[in-house]
Amino acid sequence: MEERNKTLGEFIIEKQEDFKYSSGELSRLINSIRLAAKVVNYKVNQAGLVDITGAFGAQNIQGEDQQKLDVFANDTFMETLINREIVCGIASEENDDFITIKGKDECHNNKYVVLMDPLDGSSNIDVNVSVGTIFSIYRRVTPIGTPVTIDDFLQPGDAQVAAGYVIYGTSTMLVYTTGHGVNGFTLNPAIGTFYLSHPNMQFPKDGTIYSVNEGNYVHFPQGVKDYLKYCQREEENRPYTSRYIGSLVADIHRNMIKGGVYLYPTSSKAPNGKLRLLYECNPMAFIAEQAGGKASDGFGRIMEIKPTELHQRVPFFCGSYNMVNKAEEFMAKYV
Ligand code: P6P
Repeated sequence: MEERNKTLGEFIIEKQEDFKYSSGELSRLINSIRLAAKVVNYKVNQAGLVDITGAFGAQNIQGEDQQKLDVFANDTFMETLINREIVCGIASEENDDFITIKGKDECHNNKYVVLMDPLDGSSNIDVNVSVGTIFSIYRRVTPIGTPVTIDDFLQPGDAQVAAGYVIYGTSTMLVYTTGHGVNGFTLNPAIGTFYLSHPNMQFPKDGTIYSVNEGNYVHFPQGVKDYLKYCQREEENRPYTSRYIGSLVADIHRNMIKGGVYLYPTSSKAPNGKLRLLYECNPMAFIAEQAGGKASDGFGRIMEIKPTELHQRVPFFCGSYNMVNKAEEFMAKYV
């Protein structure tokens, strides 16, 4: 069968071989994410028509006003994963603590945990701008058959088994990796099927797009200020183009296709950066590196960071390999 006509379901079965001794659990897990993504996609696309936009009237642990769609997306992914008893634990941006999945006989024989941002960029929903779901999958490190502990979630990004995102944009795509490259699937909404539309996605080594909230410029570290001035100088193939959607998944997805770098540095408002290590930076870093790009905190690989807290934040520089390298060069001048 021609690659591009392959459905996500067929692709998952075919790639099952990548996991020689797999019990099919990971395939079932990715299939359940596919199902939940379709349900959320349906609601996101209705946002302007039904009472599903606007604030939910509560705040999450981050102190952010939960949007109704945030809660809907979180409930949808949680229920889909819990009802299928495919994982032994789940952590979400929307939940203060991780959830332990109890099996029928209270056992926890599943070996995977999932961390996710069910609807990233949700402040964009009311203005009809792309939003996304981000997920990260690890093998548990505590004994199978026991309740999960925080140690199962506080693993460095290099230990990820799989990671990916759903972008609810002009079309809805699911992009994921299991450590064997990155593949993108586009949803045909007429029949509710994801088709392989972007096989073997590659981050261009170079690019001419930089994505940052320049409104925070005065608060950035000097290395970032110097890098941004470098991007804007009339030299060689510069000035670059500034493109910032304010939705991590959308900005990185565009940069992966066109070439570019996304920066969320520290600032006085976000002394550790804004993005969360476990369910935003690590999964996007896994995708970026598998596609030949780079993901850094400005000094070293994101996926080498040993997490200390579930919702910890880190500075995030992610995109075309040579562009992240150049940003790190400017950062290194001030160490
Ligand atoms: P700012 C959305 O809230 C998010 O987590 C990312 O999706 C996005 O890139 C970033 O924050 C936008 O943050 O401070 O520029 O509005």
